[in-house]
Amino acid sequence: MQKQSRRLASLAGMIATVLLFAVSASAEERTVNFYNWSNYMAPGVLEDFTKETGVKVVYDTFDANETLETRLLAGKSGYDVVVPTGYFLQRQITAKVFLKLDKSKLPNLANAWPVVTGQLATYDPGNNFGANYMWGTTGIGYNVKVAEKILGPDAKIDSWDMVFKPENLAKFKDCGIHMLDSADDILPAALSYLGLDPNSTKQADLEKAADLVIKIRPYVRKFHSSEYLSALASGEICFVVGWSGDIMQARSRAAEAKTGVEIGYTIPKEGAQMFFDNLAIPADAKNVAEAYELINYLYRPDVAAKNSNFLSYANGNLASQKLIDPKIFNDKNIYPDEAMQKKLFVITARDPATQRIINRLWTRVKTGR
Ligand code: N2P
Repeated sequence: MQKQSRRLASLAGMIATVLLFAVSASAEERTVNFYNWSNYMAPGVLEDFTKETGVKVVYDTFDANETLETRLLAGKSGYDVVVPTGYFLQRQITAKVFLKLDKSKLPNLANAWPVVTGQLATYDPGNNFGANYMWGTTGIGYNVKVAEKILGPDAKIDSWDMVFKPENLAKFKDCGIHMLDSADDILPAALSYLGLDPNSTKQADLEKAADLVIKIRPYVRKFHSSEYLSALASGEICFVVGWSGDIMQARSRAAEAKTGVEIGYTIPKEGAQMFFDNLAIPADAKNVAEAYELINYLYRPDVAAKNSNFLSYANGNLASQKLIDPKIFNDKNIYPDEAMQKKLFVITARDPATQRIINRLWTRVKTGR
């Protein structure tokens, strides 16, 4: 009898444990693993998402498409939402890295801006795998007062001459120059400055572009794709070839900190690259429902506007435009008007052979070998 009641008690204990387990599993936090570019999310947005949906965001950042791509191609990245740039998205689609988006789970895509979905269709026909997050340009950022001191009060920084003529760039060496560590940004700029096709796959063209950058390399303190934001804002550097929104965030940050540092951004008159960064779900994502919830949230007009207002990047959300600060929306360096658009070019995915040439040349640019 005693034995039996003990057995019963242990059975009850087992049942209780199983029940407890089930309850805690259902109450377990839902999670989404989000891998985004650095300096690409307004403060509060992800916290608000969690408050509203109960989905916890595990957030991680990168500053190069190559870093993201290595993880995606290796598989089992552990990420549920990632943000590849158009020409990387394009070849990653071919590599079957992404889930085809179920648009019925993304009702807020009705807010998408047809101009941007049209642009994105060059990389992703039918917009099946990516939803544009933000877009911008690759241009020149500089410290206004320092530049005036160096070039005189009337001098203008409006041309790639300032970067690619060694005697010009040399003037900024001592106050500090950074350049993106991104072959796909710097080489197309050099190609277009040389009057060559920024999408050229000819080895001779690419070598000419690399040689041009090698000539100015002695003046570049650092090739890096994210540090320039705080370095510009603090006055630690005075010149950068970088991404529009990051440079303009440096401007806002300096203004807020009242450091007296003033930052300018230029889309050079010879032309500049326009890039589109897009939300996508890896095919092996574990938290697909949560990934859709996050993308859908980021496509809410008020949320997209909050991001653009803070980031100084344009977004792909038409309905957000009336909520964007006019200072941002009317800035031609952020939302380019027609005249400005004529100066902008896009690049497309490179075939593997060309990509190998580019990678090799970029190593040569950075190391001199
Ligand atoms: C965000 C920079 C993203 C632009 N800081 C690169 N495509």
